[in-house]
Amino acid sequence: MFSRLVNKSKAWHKLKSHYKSFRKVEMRDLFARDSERAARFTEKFGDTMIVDYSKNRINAKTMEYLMNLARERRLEDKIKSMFRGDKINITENRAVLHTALRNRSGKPVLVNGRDIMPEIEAVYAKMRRFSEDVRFGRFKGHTGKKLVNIVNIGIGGSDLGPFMVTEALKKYWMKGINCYFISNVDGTACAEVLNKLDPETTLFIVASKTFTTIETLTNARTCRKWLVDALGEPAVAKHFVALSTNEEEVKKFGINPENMFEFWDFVGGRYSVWSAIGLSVAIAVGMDNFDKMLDGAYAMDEHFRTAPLEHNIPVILAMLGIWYNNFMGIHRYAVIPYDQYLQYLPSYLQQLDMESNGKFVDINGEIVKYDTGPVLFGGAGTNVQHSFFQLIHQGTEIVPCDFIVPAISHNEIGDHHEILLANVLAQGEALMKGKTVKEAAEELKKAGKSKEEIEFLKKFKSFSGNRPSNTILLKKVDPYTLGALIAMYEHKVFVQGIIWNIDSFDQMGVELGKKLALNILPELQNNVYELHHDSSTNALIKAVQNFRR
Ligand code: G6Q
Repeated sequence: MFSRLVNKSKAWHKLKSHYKSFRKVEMRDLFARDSERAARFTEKFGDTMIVDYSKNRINAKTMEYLMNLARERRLEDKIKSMFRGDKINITENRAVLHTALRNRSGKPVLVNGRDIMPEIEAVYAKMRRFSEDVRFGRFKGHTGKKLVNIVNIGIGGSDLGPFMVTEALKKYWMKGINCYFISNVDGTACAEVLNKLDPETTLFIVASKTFTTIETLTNARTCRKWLVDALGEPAVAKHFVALSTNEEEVKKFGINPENMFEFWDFVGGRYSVWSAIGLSVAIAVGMDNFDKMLDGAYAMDEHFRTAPLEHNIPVILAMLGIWYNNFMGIHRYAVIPYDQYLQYLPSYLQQLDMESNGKFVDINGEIVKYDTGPVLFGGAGTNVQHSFFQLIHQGTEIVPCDFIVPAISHNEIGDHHEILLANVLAQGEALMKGKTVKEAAEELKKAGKSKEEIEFLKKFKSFSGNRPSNTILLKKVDPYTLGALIAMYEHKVFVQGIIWNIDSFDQMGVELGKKLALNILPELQNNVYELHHDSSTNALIKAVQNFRR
């Protein structure tokens, strides 16, 4: 019942009428009128992160009404419920406890009355032993050589997290160790990685929660064959480990359970980088750095659990997203890290956000009557300034942006980093301020253009402005800050799911994808001519068969 009231509630109506009186308000005027605006709408996270959300189309009333909506949706209770291990993933009847993986409180976390912390600690201890044995050459390959090529085979949540994090922490990689990721079932992905490697020095990590995912198992079989062809069957024990919840399937695949690192069904795939799924990260950067990442995430968990909503960073970011999505009709947003190491963060967040909140049925099984998850895209700045930023500045679509930038670079070469910083700060300012036609005309005049040229060009050169952005300023991209940053986005997505009353922790669309291809696969493999799909699919299958004949 509660959910049907989401967009009928008092707080929702208040926001709707607030929007009517607010929609024409220009941010540049708000800044001009209030010298304290930046301070008012900035939050600090310890001494590692500053979140400036003052360049949003909001005032104090907007934030008050948004927080009223959060309270009306009983957000504070729902936060407690997640941390407590209630089965909030209702369609799969599971607790959602990625937070237990970084629980540094020393307190137990109960699932079905059982404290899960000892099991979690035991897996971390095993990860520490194994990662150190590999890093320091104590766990060697079949022929006695050091394993220096680490290949993670996984897809979706079993790929994007470790891939993004290892790239983000590249500066912390142990010298001589290299990480590779094979995810796509396209044979090219496998071939291109294997071509570079020597079987004697390669360790394969098969990462799959279910250990039934066709892409991962296909890639794993191909890699296994490549290894066995070169070194023989007994080599498998020294070159293959598994990360999974499914011991039976791991055994069936031919990996000794001793070489399996366990995790649990209360850890969702897209929330699993903190678990054994992070083994490639631990090998690359060391378990001490992995621990620091957990520390950062724990600090963000504590902030999220205890800070008042008005100063709670994930809550603020989430409610700003609700404001745009549900009241201003803006159903997209961009994440732009100005840091080369964070270049894969947008793809990671794309899964986190769109897989979690891309839902049209609420937790009562009713079709929602309001918009849910937005479309997320992004890429590394400054590169994207030379591509899709045109639309962000002058398009008819408004795209709120999260700009993420470290104040200190790992590579302070010449004035590279100042140039990068100047760019990101200038973008936020320009998007907010815009440039009036009059200002554009003046600029053209100063540049010595003729009257006719000015008249013709001034509108092309104008910018409407009033385009929102958050600036997330990090001290540095280190393991601690990265952990906090990822946890911040996890909680943001959680909050939005609560407001929309959806299950943010299932993924029926992804499950569908896992099954769909299985109908067509035998038809392609066996050249079946009697086809019973729609006429387009039938014709395409036949065209493929003809091309491949
Ligand atoms: C994540 C999703 C999905 C999943 C992959 C891989 O939340 O469930 O992206 O991670 O489909 O699944 P396996 O780890 O089971 O192979």
